This record gives sequence, C-alpha cells and structure tokens, in this order.
Amino acid sequence: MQKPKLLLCSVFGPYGVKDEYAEGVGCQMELLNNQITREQGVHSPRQSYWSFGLYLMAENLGVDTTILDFPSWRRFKEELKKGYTHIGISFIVPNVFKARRMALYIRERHPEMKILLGGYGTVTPNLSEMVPHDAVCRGEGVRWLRGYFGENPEAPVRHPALIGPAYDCIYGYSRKPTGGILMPGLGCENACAFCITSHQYGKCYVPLLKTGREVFEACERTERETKACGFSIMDENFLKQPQRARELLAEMEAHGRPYVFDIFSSAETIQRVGVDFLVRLGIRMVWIGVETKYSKHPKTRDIDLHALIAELRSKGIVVQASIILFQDHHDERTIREDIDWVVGLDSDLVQFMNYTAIPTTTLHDTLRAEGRIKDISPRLLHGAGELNFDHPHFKNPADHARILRDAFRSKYRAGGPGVVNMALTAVRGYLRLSEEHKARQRRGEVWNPETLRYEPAPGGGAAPDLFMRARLRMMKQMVRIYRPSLLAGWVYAPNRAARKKAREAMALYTQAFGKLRMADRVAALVLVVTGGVELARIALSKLLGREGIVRQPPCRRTEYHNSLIAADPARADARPLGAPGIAGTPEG
Ligand code: B12
Ligand code: SF4
Repeated sequence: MQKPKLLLCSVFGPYGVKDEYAEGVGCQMELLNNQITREQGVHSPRQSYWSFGLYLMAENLGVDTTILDFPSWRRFKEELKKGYTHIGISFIVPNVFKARRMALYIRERHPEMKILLGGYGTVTPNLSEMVPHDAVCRGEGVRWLRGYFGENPEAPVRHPALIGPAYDCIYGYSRKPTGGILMPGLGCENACAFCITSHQYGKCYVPLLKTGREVFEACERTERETKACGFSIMDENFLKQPQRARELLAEMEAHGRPYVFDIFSSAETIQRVGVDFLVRLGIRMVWIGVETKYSKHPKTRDIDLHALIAELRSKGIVVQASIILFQDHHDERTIREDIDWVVGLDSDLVQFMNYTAIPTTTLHDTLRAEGRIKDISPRLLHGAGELNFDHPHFKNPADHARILRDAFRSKYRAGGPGVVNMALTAVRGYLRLSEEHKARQRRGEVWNPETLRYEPAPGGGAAPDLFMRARLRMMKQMVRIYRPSLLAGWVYAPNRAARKKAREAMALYTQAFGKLRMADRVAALVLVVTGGVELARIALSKLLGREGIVRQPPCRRTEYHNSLIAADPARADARPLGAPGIAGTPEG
C-alpha cells in the first residue's frame, strides 16, 4: 500500500477581493482592519494571521505532511503535482465556493487523491453536493486525523511553536511579527444560541493542553524557537478553566518567566477570578463579548460592565468589547441605543458584527422553525453584510451593511484611534501598577494564590515580590512598543478630542520613561512619513471605489517529515524545514 502523504491547505487567495468565489468587504484576511479598527483609516494596524489549526494538526501526526498556507490558485495547482495521497482543505462557510473549486479540480486532475474537509465551513448545508469529498471532520482535527490514519487519537498533543501574524504593519510601516500563538482548547460550554464555536464542539470545551504546566511548556518552547514572550491565546474562554490558569501562573512564578497574553473571556469569568489575578497572570488584552445592553445572558447578567472595563483599563489591560447588531429586539431606536451604549463603555476597541444564523446553531434552528431563514448564498455568511434571516424591523439588505459601517465610524469619532487608546491604557496601567506594587511592599502584603488576592503576610514581614518586579519589567518592555506611534496618532488625529488624547499619552510616557530616546524619535518621524504615504494610498483606493487598501498574506509552505519522527522520536532534524519555529518558506 502507498505510504500516505498529506497536504493540508487553507483556501486560495486573493482574499477580500470580490470575485466568483467569495466576497470582498467582510472577507479580508485581517482582524483589526476588517473587524475592529475598520473606518480608522491610517490609524488601523494591519495584520494577517497564519491558519493556526493546520500547524497544530501537522505537528501531531505520524504521516508526512506539508502545509500550504494562503496559496494562490496557481500555487495550489502546482503543489498538487508533487504527488499526495490525501488533500485536507480547511475552510469557513463564506469560503465554501473556494473549497468547491479546489475539490472539483482535484477530482478532475488527480482523482486518486482523497479529499478531507475540515473547519467551520463543514456546517454548510448540502455539503456533499457543494464540495466533493471523501471524509469530513466536524470538530477537533488532531484526534480525527489520527483516527483516520490509524494512529492513537488520545496520544498527548504536542503544541507547535508558532508566530501568529503573517505580516504586521502600522502607519504604513512593516515590522517583523513577534507575537506567539497558543491553542489550549476549542469550544465553549456557555452555549450562547448564536455561537458556532460552541455548537461545533457539542456545547462543550475540548481541552488540548490540559494543565497549566502544559501551557507553560508550550510558551517555553515557543520562546526558545521564536523568541516570543507575548502570546495570543486561541481559546474562547481561557479563564473558564481557572485551575489551569492558576497552575500557569504558579509555573511562571516558579521559573521567573512573566509571559504576557491576549485572551478571549466572558465577563462573568473575569468577575469570578478578579482583575488582580489577570494582572498577575500577565493579561495584556482581553476580548469580552458584551453583545447588547438588553442582554439577559448569564455571561453578562448583573455585571456592571462599565465598572469592569474601567477597572481592567486602569490596571493596564486593553479591552476589546464586541457587540452584535440586528438582534431581534433591535429597531431603528434600540440599535442606535446599543451602539451608543457600547461606545459609552469606553473600551479601547470595539468589534461590531451582524447577527448571523450559522447552520447547526440553536439560533439557526429557532429561526428555521419560525420560517425566517432566507435563502441567500453561503458566501454572504461573513457577518459584515446582508442578514441571512428575515429581521422584523430591517428588511433592506443595504441597511445591514450601512448601519454596521456607521457603527465603526461612531466609535472612531467618539473614542479616536484604537492605537492611541491602547497606548494610553498601557502606560497609565504601568504607572499605577508600579505605584501599587511599591505600596504593597511597604504594607507587607503578599499574593495569596488560594484567594487570588493580595493580603497581609502571615507573621508580618513580606519577602520582596520578585515575580511582580519581573512582570513590571516585562510590562515596561511591552508598553514602550506603542510610544513611537503616538506622534503619527497626533498628526493624523481625526478630531480635537483624539489629538488631546494623543498628547495626554505622550505626556504620560515622558512621566513614566523620561524624554524620547533618539532611536524612538527617529522611529516616530518615520511613522509620520510612512503614515502620510499610507494616507495617500488609502485616498487613492477610495477614489477607485474600494473601502481601503486590501493587503494579501504571503503563501507559506512547510514540510513535516513525520514518518521519520514516528520511527525515531529523537530525530529532531526531521521537524519542519525552515526552523526555528514554524518559519516555513514564505513565497512572495
Ligand atoms: C484566527 C481567526 C481568523 C483569522 C484568519 C486566520 C486564517 N488564516 O484563516 C482572521 C482574523 C483573518 C479571520 C477572518 C475571518 N473570520 Co475568522 N476566526 C479566527 C478564529 C478567532 C480562530 C481560528 C483558529 O485558529 N482556531 C484555533 C484552531 C486550532 O482551530 P480551527 O482553525 O477551528 O481548526 C481545528 C478544527 O476546526 C479542525 N480543522 C480545521 N480545518 C481542518 C481541515 C481538515 C482537513 C481537518 C481534518 C480538520 C480541520 O481541526 C483543527 C484543530 O482541531 C475563529 C474562532 C475560533 N475560536 O476558532 C474565527 C472564525 C473561524 N472566523 C470566522 C469568520 C466569520 C471570519 C470572517 C468572515 C469575519 C469577517 N467578517 O471578517 C473573516 C474571513 C476571512 C477570510 N477571507 O477567510 C468564523 C467562521 C464561522 C463559520 N461558520 O464559517 C469564526 C468561527 C468566528 C465566529 N465565531 O464566528 N478569522
Ligand atoms: S461565551 Fe462566547 S464563546 Fe462561549 S458560547 Fe458564548 S459567545 Fe460562544
């Protein structure tokens, strides 16, 4: 029998460009510019992200695997000529026509290759008619692929060392991406009616890294191989497993490694563990789904979100709030009220998304039972345009896209550029936490890992809190990253209030770190110049009828010689070509 050889790939580009396979607006391969700092023009940071799940799967198989991330159509066709037994395609619902084109091509030109489908796109109705395939994974892929290839699905998960962004650009200036990625688990047990990431895993949480020690080891490996100290955690509600988070903190304290993290968390979970725990754990940014001011959902019920967000920000944690537009209770008045409410919460950033009934969710089942699901193309299910259900008050699809876009504008007008907000939160928090740390040491207070509070030291004398000192040093390093961008934030500020904020942030940086060093001064001036060029490019794009500049991530190919490792686990040389970390080979 032929030895299996697997190709795992994301759907082909270009992305965010409307063609016969996918939409333009709403389908860019970027988070910030597309979903968070949309309408912030030159102030919008630009980042794309590699398809993390592919690297996780490739790392954990005994089968030789190649990843082709972000291929062009031509590049995909060429790769197939290298000869594979299986092609795994990862896709989401709005990209289903791209997956279809890839699968049809494989069937036509390489009928001997087996097609495996995975990702959230597998919930697309009539999948078998839409996308020819031999097998489909509707859930966690590591265990599924191991089972498919006759390996042990329950073997421990090895976490890849992965840098998240495919590119990183601010005020038109490209810098080297540095942020690591962690994938400790999938799904969420909160089971909100609309939430596909919960329903895809049977409304349960599926842990990949079960203990704090495992998470810590994944951080250490990533730091060793890529030098990353800051991580984005791809887990819907990381603090929902408080024991694991406590263990992670204990590991960091024991090893003196104050890593920092960006996380998703529901408000009730933060409330339960307390903001001081988040600070000590090194949370740099938290994404909270606030959804609507009329929410009866347990995750926000009885929580003063305004106070919670203010406390998080005052302690240096950047808050990204997300809200859903066009819920059933929304009419012209209440949707406006909700937009004003979320802007008034004064988080650093806000994500606005349109309510979308994704097949298999409770929301979809309910609306279908009510006869309200509209027969529109799956390519439109990206949450930034036409609703896929009949809304009681908003019948015109043009309103769905317009009101969403205007919501982003409201946030920008009232709150100014997100980058300036983040800098302000970071530097204010740093100043406050430094003072609090000193005061606690004077008062003889120590961290109690049981109560998750600072308390008087038993017996009076408190030993120096060396971990918090190291945490503050790390914070200082992270806070300083924003500083050079403040001048451009001021020069291109959209209004007087935003200009004032930028000035305030600059003054706080001087208070915290003294006058700008020469290197930072030069960097700040460079950003003003590159920002000016970027501004002109954005204006040109608008003249050409686009919303802004659409950037494309490069294609990257990574080989895993897993069969060699399976035969001899000591053969580290057989790990991905292009080490350290998952560097692979970016291809233009
Ligand atoms: C990172 C991310 C992005 C990145 C893209 C990264 C990339 N290279 O594609 C960015 C920010 C650019 C992005 C953009 C968008 N995204 Co997005 N994104 C995510 C996010 C937050 C994390 C994905 C991730 O890495 N998870 C961790 C890994 C381990 O899980 P995984 O990818 O699901 O893979 C596992 C399984 O699904 C399975 N699997 C996956 N693929 C395959 C393939 C095979 C062969 C097999 C066997 C198994 C398998 O095994 C993997 C390991 O267990 C998810 C939400 C989430 N929590 O998953 C949303 C999510 C995937 N995105 C979503 C959406 C809607 C979008 C946008 C349309 C939003 C918008 N309007 O801008 C755009 C589309 C961009 C485009 N052109 O494709 C939806 C998809 C809904 C759906 N049913 O299709 C999600 C689920 C968010 C949500 N809750 O609605 N996104
Ligand atoms: S808390 Fe968030 S991730 Fe969990 S089910 Fe609700 S929306 Fe989904």
